[in-house]
Amino acid sequence: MHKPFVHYGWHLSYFSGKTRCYLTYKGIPFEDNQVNLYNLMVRNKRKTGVVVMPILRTPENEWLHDTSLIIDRLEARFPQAPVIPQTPLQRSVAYLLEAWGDEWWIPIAMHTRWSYPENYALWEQDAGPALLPHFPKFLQRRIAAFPAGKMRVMLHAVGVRPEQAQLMNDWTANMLDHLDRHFAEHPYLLGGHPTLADFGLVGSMYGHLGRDPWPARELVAPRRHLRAWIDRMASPPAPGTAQQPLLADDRIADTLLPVLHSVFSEFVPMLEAILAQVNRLLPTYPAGKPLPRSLGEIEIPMAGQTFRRNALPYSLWMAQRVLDGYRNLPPAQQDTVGNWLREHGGSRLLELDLPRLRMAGLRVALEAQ
Ligand SMILES: N[C@@H](CCC(=O)N[C@@H](CS)C(=O)NCC(=O)O)C(=O)O
Repeated sequence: MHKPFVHYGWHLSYFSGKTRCYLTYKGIPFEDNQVNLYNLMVRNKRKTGVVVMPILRTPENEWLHDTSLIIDRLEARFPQAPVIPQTPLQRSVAYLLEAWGDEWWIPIAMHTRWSYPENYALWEQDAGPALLPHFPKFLQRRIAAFPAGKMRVMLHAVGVRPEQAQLMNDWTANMLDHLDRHFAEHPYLLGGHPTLADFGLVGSMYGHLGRDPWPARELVAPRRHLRAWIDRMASPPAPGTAQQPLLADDRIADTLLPVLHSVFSEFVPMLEAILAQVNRLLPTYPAGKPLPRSLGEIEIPMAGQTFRRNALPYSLWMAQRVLDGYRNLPPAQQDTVGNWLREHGGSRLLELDLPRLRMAGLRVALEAQ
């Protein structure tokens, strides 16, 4: 009898939303562990080298982290109901939207959580008893402030700054409208079943926008098709239900084009700006040493204005994953994707000249030559 998988991650956590929805959709039996203080800071760190959520323990007692690697491993082990499309364009868009969901939405989700104090009651109610189960309430409340402080110190670096609040609110309202219109017509981003694209996006949508009281009420509830998609992602059809097909003929829905337009005109420039910072650093940086988690400030387009934040080199690892997915396609399929990108204003994605990166905990390092 195998021990089940154990998923260590709170409902509050962005990336745990991604893996929990994935495990549930795949029908992979798992124990959903609400990570206590000892596991977070001592045992899970000893096993993986990082203090992070989520972490997945396999029945063979392997400890996996990084949601993209977890999904790759589980896709190989559980081939039923695959979430990586087989056709070239949908496959490339799935990797791209996974990266966008993982990386671009972080400031938005942190803004909708930490800029609105009414959200803190849920944080305290979830994080306190998770960290110190069975302890007195006042200690649980006190300990909940510790990870909250760790998150708040990151706000400025990711661009959550008072003078940018209006810009983020405007961008978000517009993007959520596009998503709502899309989900009015299609159950998932690429058609009839969830793919990597949906699991990337649900990271911000489940725990932050869809569950924290302020954004759930003000941003998500008025957009009922988006609300229904978040709920479908969290409570998918029973395992064994036949997987509905993606759009026929490798098509991308017209309602997804405004979303992809933002990806090409805002997210890709962010990747270019991070790459420029990394390239400036490399000549004088010790080979193989993990890069700092956060570099200097970059300016990127957002909703026709300029958004300022720090460059996080990790985002380039996600970009590398997108480009690897593209380069692993046979040449004729690469042409299909390249032509589509050129037609839709996305060709700069393929021009990103990334150094080869390896993941090093929550950071990235140059791969040894
Ligand atoms: N890219 C990682 C990101 C994981 C991550 O950033 N998790 C957050 C919680 S949702 C965290 O634990 N952050 C701790 C930190 O940033 O120091 C993944 O996909 O697993």
